[in-house]
Amino acid sequence: MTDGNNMNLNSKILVLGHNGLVGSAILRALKSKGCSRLLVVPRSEADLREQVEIRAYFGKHRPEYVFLAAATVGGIMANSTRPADFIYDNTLIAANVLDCCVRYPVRKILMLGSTCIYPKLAPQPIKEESLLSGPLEPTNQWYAIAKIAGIKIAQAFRIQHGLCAIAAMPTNLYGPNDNYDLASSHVLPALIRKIHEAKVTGAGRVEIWGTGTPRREFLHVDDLTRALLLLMETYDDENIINVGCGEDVTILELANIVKEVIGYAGQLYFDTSKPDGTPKKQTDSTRIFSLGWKPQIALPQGIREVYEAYCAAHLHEASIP
Ligand code: GFB
Repeated sequence: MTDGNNMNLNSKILVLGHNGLVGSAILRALKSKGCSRLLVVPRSEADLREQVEIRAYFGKHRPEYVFLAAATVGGIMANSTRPADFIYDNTLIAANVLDCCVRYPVRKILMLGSTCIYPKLAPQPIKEESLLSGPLEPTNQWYAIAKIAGIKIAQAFRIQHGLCAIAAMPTNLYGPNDNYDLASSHVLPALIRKIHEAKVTGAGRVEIWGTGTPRREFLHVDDLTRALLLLMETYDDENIINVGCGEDVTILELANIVKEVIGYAGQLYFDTSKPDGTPKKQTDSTRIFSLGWKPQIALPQGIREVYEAYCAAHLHEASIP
């Protein structure tokens, strides 16, 4: 990390969402770099949806740099069945945190969005310019609208208040501290759990939601974190920036990689009563590639690492093949 006015080892850095997939990875990376003044917000101290509580927190701790990785998140089913939580929580979190960043001036805030902010049928690979160019995917429109509102609030605060706010749009993420609850998780942890349990119990087949044909791009959260630190140090622009690897796989191909990593020989079958969601959302990450970032963790390698950690946490159930 650089010295001077940029974020450095002595900066007061607040990581919001420190228990989640992204926030915990940011915290790990900052700690391993030797950052000494890291802040988090325990739920007992402030709920980010509560303006009074979060204002009191900022007033007391006065962070210099903020990573906004806190959000109500989930997979396709959680998005479809809890639309109120997804739109309400995420809009309030963005509005409250950005307001605090102006009220108790920070040097910079980096917000996390998602590629689901783009139109369902955006030209592929998706460029940042596709934002607001067409209708959203219905299953996650609530989350997308909240994230778009956050982007627009940040841009407005930049114009009117001079807030240095930037926003990164990562593709589908995976890694340590993921959510393995089948009702609310994303596809990759769900497949790891379902295929692992099928292997352990000797089940002959595993259910895959939808048709298996949608394509998704997966990025390890440690690769994302390297991108986020680079952006915090070098990027200052109101335009959003994609963070993806540019390569996607079908859900069926993903399931076959997971089967191979786990060493499961059973069958896959498709429950087509479950939603497919958007057919394809491959990112164009030319912008961040031009800043010098590239992902380093190939999907099979990343899945193997995640599965090893999963097995270590469920030692009594199975061992790695
Ligand atoms: O990861 P996922 O839940 O969300 O699902 P999205 C991706 C694809 O995997 C869909 C299929 O086509 C699912 O039908 N799938 C197959 C499964 N089996 C399963 C399973 O057991 N569990 C799950 N969860 N999916 C989310 C958005 O969209 O992506 C969020 O809803 C966010 O808002 C996130 O943007 C990154 O990729 O469709």
